[in-house]
Amino acid sequence: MHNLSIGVIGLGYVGLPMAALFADRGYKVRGADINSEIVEKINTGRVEINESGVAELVRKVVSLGRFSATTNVAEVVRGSDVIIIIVQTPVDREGIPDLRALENACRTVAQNLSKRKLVIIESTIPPGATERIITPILESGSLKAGSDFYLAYSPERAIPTKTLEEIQTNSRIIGGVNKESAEAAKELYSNITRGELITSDIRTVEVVKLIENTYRDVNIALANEIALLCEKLGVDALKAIEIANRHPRVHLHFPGAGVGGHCIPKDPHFLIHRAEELGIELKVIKVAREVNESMPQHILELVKKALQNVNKTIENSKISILGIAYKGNTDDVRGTPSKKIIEELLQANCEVFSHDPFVSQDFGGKFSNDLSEVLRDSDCVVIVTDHDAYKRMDLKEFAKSLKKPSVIVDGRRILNPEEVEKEGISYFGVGR
Ligand code: SAJ
Repeated sequence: MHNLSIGVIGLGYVGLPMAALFADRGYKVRGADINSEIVEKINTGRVEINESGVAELVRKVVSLGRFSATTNVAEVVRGSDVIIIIVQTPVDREGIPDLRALENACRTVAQNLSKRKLVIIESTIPPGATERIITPILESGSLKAGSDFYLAYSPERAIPTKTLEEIQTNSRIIGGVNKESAEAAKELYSNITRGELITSDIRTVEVVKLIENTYRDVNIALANEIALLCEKLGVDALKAIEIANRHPRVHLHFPGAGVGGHCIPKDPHFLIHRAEELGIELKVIKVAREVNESMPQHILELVKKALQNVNKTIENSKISILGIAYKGNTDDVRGTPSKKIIEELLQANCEVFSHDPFVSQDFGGKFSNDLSEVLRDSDCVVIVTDHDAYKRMDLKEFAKSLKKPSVIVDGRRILNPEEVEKEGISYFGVGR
C-alpha cells in the first residue's frame, strides 16, 4: 500500500480509469465529480462504460475500499496529497475555449490546498494556459506554485476504446513549473505506466498535446480531399492511400463520413484561437477543419447520387443510418458526424431510421437498437460508424431486408464493394 492519497477531480472517460488504476496499484484514491449520478454509480458498483476492463476494475477497487467517489470536491482536495484535475475543456460554437469547469475546479483546489501537495492538470488546455490562467487561480489562496506546492501538466493521451491499455503503455509527457514538480509527477506516473516518461517545460508540453491531435485532423482532411477528387477521377482513394502508405515516409490517414469525438475536432481550435490572439492566422489548420466539417454534407450528396442511380428520389425514400457513436465500438456520441448527417437527411424530407448497438440516444427520425427492424424495407443504408458489428453483417440476410432496388453508402469503407454488389445492392463509398 502506498502512503500517498490521490484525489481525482473529474470522473469521465479518462479520469475514472486512471483513478481506478492508481487504486489498483495500492493508492488510496478519492474521486470527485459534480455529476451525482456518476458518483452514485461508482459507489454502488454499477458503472456502465463501454471501455474494456474499466467497469470490472472500478468494481474491484471500490469493493476493496481503495476507491470511492463524492460530489464534494473540496473534501477530496483537503484529504489528498496529490490532486489530479481532469475535467472537460470544450470549445463553443465559434471555437472559443470554454475553460469554466477547469477554472472552477482550480478555484476549489486553491481554497482547500495546503503546503507540499502535488497538483497535476491532465485536461487538454490552450497554449500558455497554465501560466496565464491556471497558476494565478491556484495561487489565489496565497500559496506559491513551485515553492509551496508542486504543479505539473501532463495531458491524457489514451485513445477512447483502449483507454485502460494506453494509460499503461503510451509514453507520457510531463511538464513542471520547476524541476521538482516534474520529477514528483514523473515518480507518481511511473507506478501506472510502462511507457516512456518524457519531461519538458509546461509550455512545450501544452503545445505537444495540441499538435498531436491537430496533426491527425489535418492528415484526415488531406485524405478526405483526396477522396473527393478520386470519386471524380474514378480511382479508389482507399486503394491509392494503402499503396502510398507502403512508402516508408508516407502515413496518410483515411477518408470518412466526418471527424467526431471531443478531441480531434476541438484541439485545433485551441491553436487557432491563441494564434488569432497573437495576430497570426493558422491557414492550413483552419481549412483542414472546414474540409472535415463538410464531410457529413458530402454523405448527403452521395445518398442523392446513389438513389438517382436506381431511379429513386431522396424525398420518398427510407434511409437507414448505421451508427450514432463518433467511432467504432464506443458508446460515445460527442461530436458525432451522425448528428449532422441525420439533420441534413431530415431536411431533405426522407424517412430516417437510425441504429447503434451501444448507444440509446438519437438525433431525430426513428431509432432502434434492433438492426433488422431498422433495415427492413430501406431504400438506402448509410454506414456512419465503423462498429465491428457492421463489419460482420451477413450480407445475404442484409440484402433480403432491403427494398429493391437498394443502395448502400459506405461512409467508413468497411464493406467489400464486390460482395455487396453480388447481393444486388448498388455500392457507393467515400472516395470511390
Ligand atoms: N477518423 C477518420 N479517419 C481516420 C481516423 C479517424 O475519419 O483515418 C475519424 C474517426 O472516425 C473519428 C474521429 O476521426 O470520428 C476521431 O477519432 P480518432 O480515433 O482519430 O481519435 P479520438 O478522438 O478517439 O482520440 C484522439 C487520439 N489522438 C491521437 O491519436 C493523436 C487519442 O490518443 C487522444 O488521447 C484523444 O484524441 C484525446 O483525448 O485527445
